[in-house]
Amino acid sequence: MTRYFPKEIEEKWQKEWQEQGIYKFDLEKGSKGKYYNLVELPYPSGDLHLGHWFAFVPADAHARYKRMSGYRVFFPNGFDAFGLPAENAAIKRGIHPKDWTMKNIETMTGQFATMGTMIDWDYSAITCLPEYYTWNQWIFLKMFEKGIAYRGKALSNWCPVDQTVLANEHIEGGRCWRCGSEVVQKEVEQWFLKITDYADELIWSQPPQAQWPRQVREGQNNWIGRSEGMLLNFEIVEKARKDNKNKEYIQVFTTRPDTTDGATFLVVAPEHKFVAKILAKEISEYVRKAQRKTEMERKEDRVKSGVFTGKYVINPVTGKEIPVWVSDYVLAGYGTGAIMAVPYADERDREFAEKFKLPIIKTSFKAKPKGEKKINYHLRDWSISRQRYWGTPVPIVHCRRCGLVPVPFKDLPVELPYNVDYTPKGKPPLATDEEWLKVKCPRCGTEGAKRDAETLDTFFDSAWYFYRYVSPHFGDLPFDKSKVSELMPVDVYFGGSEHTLGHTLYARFFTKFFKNLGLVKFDEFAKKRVQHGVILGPDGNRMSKSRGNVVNPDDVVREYGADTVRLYLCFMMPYEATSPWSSGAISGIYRFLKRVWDLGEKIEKVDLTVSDLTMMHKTIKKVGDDLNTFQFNTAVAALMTWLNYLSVKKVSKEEYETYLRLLAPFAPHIAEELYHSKVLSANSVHLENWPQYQDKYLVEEMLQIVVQVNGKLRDTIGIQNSEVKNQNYVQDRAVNSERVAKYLNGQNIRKVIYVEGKLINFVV
Ligand code: ANZ
Ligand code: ZN
Repeated sequence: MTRYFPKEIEEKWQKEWQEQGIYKFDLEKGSKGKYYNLVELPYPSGDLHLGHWFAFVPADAHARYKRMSGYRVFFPNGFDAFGLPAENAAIKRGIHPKDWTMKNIETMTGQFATMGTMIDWDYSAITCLPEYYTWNQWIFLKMFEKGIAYRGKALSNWCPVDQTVLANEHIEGGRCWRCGSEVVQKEVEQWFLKITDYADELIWSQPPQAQWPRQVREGQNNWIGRSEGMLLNFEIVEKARKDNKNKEYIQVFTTRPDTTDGATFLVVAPEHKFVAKILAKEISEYVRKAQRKTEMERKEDRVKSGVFTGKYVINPVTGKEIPVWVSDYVLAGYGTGAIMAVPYADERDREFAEKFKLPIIKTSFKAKPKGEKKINYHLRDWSISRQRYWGTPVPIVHCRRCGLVPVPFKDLPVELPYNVDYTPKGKPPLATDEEWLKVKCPRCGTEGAKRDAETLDTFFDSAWYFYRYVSPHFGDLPFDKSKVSELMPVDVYFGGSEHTLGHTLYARFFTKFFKNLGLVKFDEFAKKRVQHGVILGPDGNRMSKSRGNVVNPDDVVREYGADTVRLYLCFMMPYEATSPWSSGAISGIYRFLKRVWDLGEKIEKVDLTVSDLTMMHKTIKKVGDDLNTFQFNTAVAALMTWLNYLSVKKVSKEEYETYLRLLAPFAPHIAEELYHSKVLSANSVHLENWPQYQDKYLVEEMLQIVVQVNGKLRDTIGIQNSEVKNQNYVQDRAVNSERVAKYLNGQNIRKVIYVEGKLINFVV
């Protein structure tokens, strides 16, 4: 018998599958409906790491199972190829971002091949190529046309190292998510997408139309933060004013108008226009300090700070004069930037009142002030301008006469020029390329108009790539509508939990925009979302180069083969869990596959017993159900249990063949090799049907429980699996056994010890 030598068989089959084209997607093939299996597209960092393996391998096992079950599975993949890391790496190493990126894509495509997936690379997208980003520009222009893309000024999170604006969700603990440097606040003119127009539509309804994890739906709903309240006017007290004319007000937004009688002071944000009006030295100092903090810090500040403005307003319910304070716990960009403080009912206000010795009075919770109903959202418009080189150029021309002029659709794409000095200079790199920058205005023909020199946030690229996969070379629109209506929505979308507030929300927003344009008919792009956990280094810490605890999948594949790595990733923990890598466990998996390899030697002509059939059909059901519900680890465990069972008996051809089909989604190479060499099949195991289980063999399992009297074995009794937790039932059955009754003999039972499912001992 030959030895199990993974390297040989894996390369052989990868080549063979490729040549035979067995994974080519065919919408016509299969007895059941289409199934769009999607994994978040990887960033081409140049190295396919374990995180990629963990995202793709179980997803591939799921896809293979679906295909064997008769679905027409569509499993494409591409690369999220624009973005800062390429530019930063290029600056560091003097290689052009495009060359760096394309080289990485080549390397990673090769690494992907070693994984043995059923990905069909004919359906793909590389976002940094004009063929893709021309459609980013098309979508942008449609958004501009509809007023969804607009230019505005905003106090923004600014990364001084990357020299770019950052969205809130790209700040972690006050620091830039990419480079880790401290984020500052800066007023910047930039492009926005009016995602807030879609705030209501983006809120997940109850019950949800799609199967997305509850924590994602709740996380997104909280982020959108729909809040129903009222706008109330507080009259500013002006001692000099005699008449009723020229009254001035400070308007507040409150969700609790019923607490107005308990409002003992007003607080305005440092940026509020009222403050500028009365700016005294002390206040201006305070305002400057506050503006150095990020919004996050201001929300989270435990120690409240503030200054008194010297002014008073009138509480519209009590008629009392109450002081106006400035404090940065009130944010300028939310509501009206001013609040009525009710220290009796609101915790933040109470902290503030206690610190500055302001009155705290009871509210009746019955106050009914006059005001206007108002709905606010915490969600902000999405800033999409990046002052960097490696991205999609914004297809707009700035003309002195016409203002912002869209590049005509027929002139797309606005190609990203190759020879540009992309080192940070405090202005966008594209603005340094005069030749590219200067154009005739497409509207009035004036010379000396300028192209927009900013590029789009890469989250723009990834908000719709799964539409492009369906018809990657389509030339009339971003995607072929008829293909999309056949294949979308996505049936399952695999990815990481870090994309709850950014990427997946943006992708939902684009889908709603596409629906408005009449491009699609559905509301959600993915029916189901499945989020994977994280594999930590062997030392239990996050893998990082600086810690030296990074496990390189290429090394492990070289040592054990891809099938072992695949099985290990499915088996090591529940898919959504976080757990360290274990070298011990991986060699255990390798031994398991060696035993599978040797199992073929035991094939004989034998009749199957009832117990053999029960074991086989139970395993078919278990592995299928678990693959269907993403419980990969317990599916593998069931295969191990069945192997143990088969190892100590003669194995029939039927059992063996069934075993290989169940193993195929997890370990496609070894399953294929044995299917040909031992089952002597001419077909690929991957084109076979998933085995069918028969209900009649799924009878309930009985457990044998030992019965002792004073520690001595007196009987064993069979108890149904479903009853072993019920001690009273087990005890009853044991006492009623004739052989046990003899020893109990009517004596007083002093104590009963029950080891669940194993043993019961009576002490008399
Ligand atoms: C009085 C009051 C009494 C309030 C009470 C709450 C509880 P959400 O749900 O987030 O919309 N608020 C309004 N604008 C604010 C701003 N720019 N910065 C900080 N806080 C602001 O919360 C709305 C509530 O948060 C408003 O209702 C206001 O305080 C405060 F027992 O008014 B409330
Ligand atoms: Zn013009």
